[in-house]
Amino acid sequence: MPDITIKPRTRTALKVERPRLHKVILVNDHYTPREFVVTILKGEFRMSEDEAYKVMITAHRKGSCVVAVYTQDVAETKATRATEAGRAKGYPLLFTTEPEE
Ligand code: TYC
Repeated sequence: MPDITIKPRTRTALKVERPRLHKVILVNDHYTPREFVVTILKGEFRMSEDEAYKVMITAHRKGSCVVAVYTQDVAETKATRATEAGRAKGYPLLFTTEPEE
């Protein structure tokens, strides 16, 4: 019988899950001027004029539109800052967040 020595495991392979990403969603309202929504999208979400206009008009027509996805804390910070920028001007502009499936 051959002598078989089994080497014990010295390292454990850890499975690390990627953090779930969160969507920032722009919600339509009847009062915030279109141009103001575009300005906020460009400033807070670093979008070009064209991209910002497309997102704004999609929210306007469909009721809401996904703006971008980030880690949870970045998504929440950006949504809060963008919502507050509207409130500072007296607009009901709303950005929400939700986890990606
Ligand atoms: N519906 C607004 C208007 O007609 C424009 C608007 C678009 C507001 C998208 C919010 O998320 C929004 N002035």
